[in-house]
This record gives sequence, C-alpha cells and structure tokens, in this order.
Amino acid sequence: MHRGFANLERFLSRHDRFIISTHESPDGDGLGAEIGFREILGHMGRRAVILNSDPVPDKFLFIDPEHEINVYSDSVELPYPVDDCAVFVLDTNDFDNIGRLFELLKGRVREVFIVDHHEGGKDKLESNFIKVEASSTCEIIYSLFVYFNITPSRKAAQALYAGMLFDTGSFRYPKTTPETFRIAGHLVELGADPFRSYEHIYENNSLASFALRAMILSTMEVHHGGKLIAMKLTPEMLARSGASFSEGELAINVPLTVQGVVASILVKQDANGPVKVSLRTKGDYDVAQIAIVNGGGGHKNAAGYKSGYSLEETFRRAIRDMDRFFAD
Ligand SMILES: [Mn+2]
Repeated sequence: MHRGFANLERFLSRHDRFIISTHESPDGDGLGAEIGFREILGHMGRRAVILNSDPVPDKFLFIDPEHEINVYSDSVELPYPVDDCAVFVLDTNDFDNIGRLFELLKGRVREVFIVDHHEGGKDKLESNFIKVEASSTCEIIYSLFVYFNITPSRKAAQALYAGMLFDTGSFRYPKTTPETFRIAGHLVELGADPFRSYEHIYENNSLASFALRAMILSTMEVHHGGKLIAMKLTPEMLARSGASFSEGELAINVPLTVQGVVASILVKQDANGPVKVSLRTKGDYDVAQIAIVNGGGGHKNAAGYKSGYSLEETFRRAIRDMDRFFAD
C-alpha cells in the first residue's frame, strides 16, 4: 500500500475546509483530478472549493459541466476565510507552481498536501501522495476512489478519463501500464466517452493555433544529425497569430513524429511572461535531471523549467544542455 494513503488520511483528520488547486496553465490531468477529488471530499461531507490561477482552456471545458472550477481574481469570494483552509495541490509537487494564487495563499493557509506524479519532489515524498510511476494524477485520484470505497459518478469518470487520455498522449507514453488500461476501461463502463473525449482534446484546435504552429515549426533547428530539434515560441508570434500560449505549447510534440528524432526542445514565452523551456525525449534520455538542475522538474521524457535569461540565450543554453546525450 502506497504511504500516500495514510498520509492523506492523517491530513484529512487535521483539517475540515479545503481549497483544491493545480499548476498554472492547467491541463486535462490537473483539471480532471480536481473534479474527481472534490467529489471524494464531498462524499466525506467535507467542504472543498476548486480555485485556479488560470481559466480552463476551451478544449477542457467539457471536464467541468457543473462549473465547479473557479478562477482566482480580486473579486472571487471564498465560502470561508483563507486562514481557515488547508490546500490540496494537484499535478505539481511545487506549491509555488500554482500561479498568482500562490501570493494569496502562502503563509496564510494552515497546511498544504500534494497529490502528484512528477519527478523532483524527493523531499516531499514522506508526507504527501507522490507516485512518479503513475501515468497521471487522475490515475492516483482513481486509486483514492477505490481506497475510500466510493464509485465515481459519470461526471467524475469522464473527468478522470479525460485527464488520463491527455497525460498519456492517448495511452502511449511510457508510464502507460496494464493498470492504466484497466482503470480507463472501468471509467468507460462508468460513463466516460472515449470518442467525445478525444474529439474535445485533440480535434478542437483553432485556425489561429494552426497558423501559430506553422510559425513555431519554421524556427526549427536540427542538431546532432537529426536526433534533436529545437524550436521557439515568441510573444510576437502569439500577437501575430492571435492564438493562445497553451495552444502553441503543444508544438513540442511534433518533432518526435519525425523518424530518428529522439529529443525536442521548445523555448517559449507568453506575453509579459517568463521564458520557459520544455524538453521531450524518447527512450533513455532523462531530461527531468536537466530540468531539476535548472530549477524545474517533470518526468524522465517530459520536463521543463523557467529561465532567467533572454529567449535567445535560453535557446542556446537548452541546446547545449542536451549535448550530454549526443557525445559524437
Ligand atoms: Mn499530470
């Protein structure tokens, strides 16, 4: 039995009112996990409100049919004072990765509990629920339904399925296990719709995002004999295309569809945002370690960090960091 179950039980025994949040620029996994986890707390008669720094991207709106996910703003009203709350942080092991909301909560909330599957939180393994082998945070939330003997509603089943679909890249990334498929199968039995989920998440791109992707791909640099491709996403491209930052971020996966390419870099910057680096690899190239050294985190084959350098300087450095894999 994972120690996270006992950790969670102890945490629940210490607190009564909760805020549930996830990382900034939330994705299907974080959002699905929030919906599922709130249902669990509801079954226990606990009060929990979902509050995120950033809005739900359009393609994930179907995860939240009852509009349970609140977006933080100066006018947002919580049902109870921040000082009375404990916080659940889902799908990131870093409390300050929840975005603007962090400024409101830090130093005020009673305690924080992390439910996550990313690498880089070694010091937090003891007291939270961190399972890096899990395909997704939604997979961990499913295990909590089982542990507490609660059957997910159709709504929760749909949310968890969507999170797993997204975080496994349609059930093909390396952490996809037989257990992942068993869980997905059960969620479909409970009412999750595979076709509709796929259509919402993967066939729902805007025309502007298609134009943005063309711009990003046109920046590509090929290194190490075609094994590494690096690209840029600039604020200027966002303005020119009219597409959103989160739509542009997905371009990171395109190079890996090319035969022989095993590593992809996307250096990106939102309007007025920090320069960020996304790293993707196939096989035995551990980019989580590169991200951790640079102050970030992630998984062996998918990781990222924020940079203090200019976009161009960051681009050069990110390519150089990858040299270790390709000593020719
Ligand atoms: Mn995730």
